Amino acid sequence: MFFAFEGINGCGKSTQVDAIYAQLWELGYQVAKAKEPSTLGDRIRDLLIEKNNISDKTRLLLFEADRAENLDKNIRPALAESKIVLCDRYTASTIAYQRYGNNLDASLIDSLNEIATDNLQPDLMFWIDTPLKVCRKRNEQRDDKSTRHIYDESFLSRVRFGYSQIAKEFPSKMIRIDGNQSVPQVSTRILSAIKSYMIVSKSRNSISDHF
Ligand code: ATM
Repeated sequence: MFFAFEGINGCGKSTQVDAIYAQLWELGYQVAKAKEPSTLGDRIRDLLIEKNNISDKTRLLLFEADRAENLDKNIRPALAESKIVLCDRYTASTIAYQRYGNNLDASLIDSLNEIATDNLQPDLMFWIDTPLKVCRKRNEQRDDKSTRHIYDESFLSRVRFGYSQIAKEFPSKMIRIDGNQSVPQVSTRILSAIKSYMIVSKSRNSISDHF
């Protein structure tokens, strides 16, 4: 199974990936973590920071190249070993950031997402919706080298709007989680959605085994 975690930088998604990873391990599941940008992506990220004048289209292509590589090297092998994969960002990030943030063409992004992933979609996406003010405060307190500093408030509002549109369009795939709660409250909500999803897909599989 494959679950993606989405949201604006500072929303708490990486903390949640770690928390859910630990809790699923404790429950006895085999779990793997993945992240975008990946290790290759970290080099892309350095490039993006060093050359802030890089064009939006080039940036899009770099994110998609990183995605294809991450899928081949990390995600598909883990899924083939029947692990539950928790991925920090996936295709919805590109829709939210490049389509809604940068106003790049929607059909171009859909096509590139499809090419990069061979249409491998997550079972569920968790959009951690944390107020922009809270995200900004958290980001200011961090001292890491990141692309997050190059985005202004209006860009991030468009990104947030993008996530809300994806959630509207795919209500059974993207689950909005109120990020303005404590870390344990957010993880409880996510874990219960994962457990419900597992129960439903297990019963679906056993029904199809009978026919
Ligand atoms: P993290 O800080 O969550 O690792 O994200 C890195 C940046 O990459 C983040 N930018 N900021 N701020 C979001 C951006 N990004 C995209 O713009 N498009 C994508 O497809 C992906 C995967 C990330």
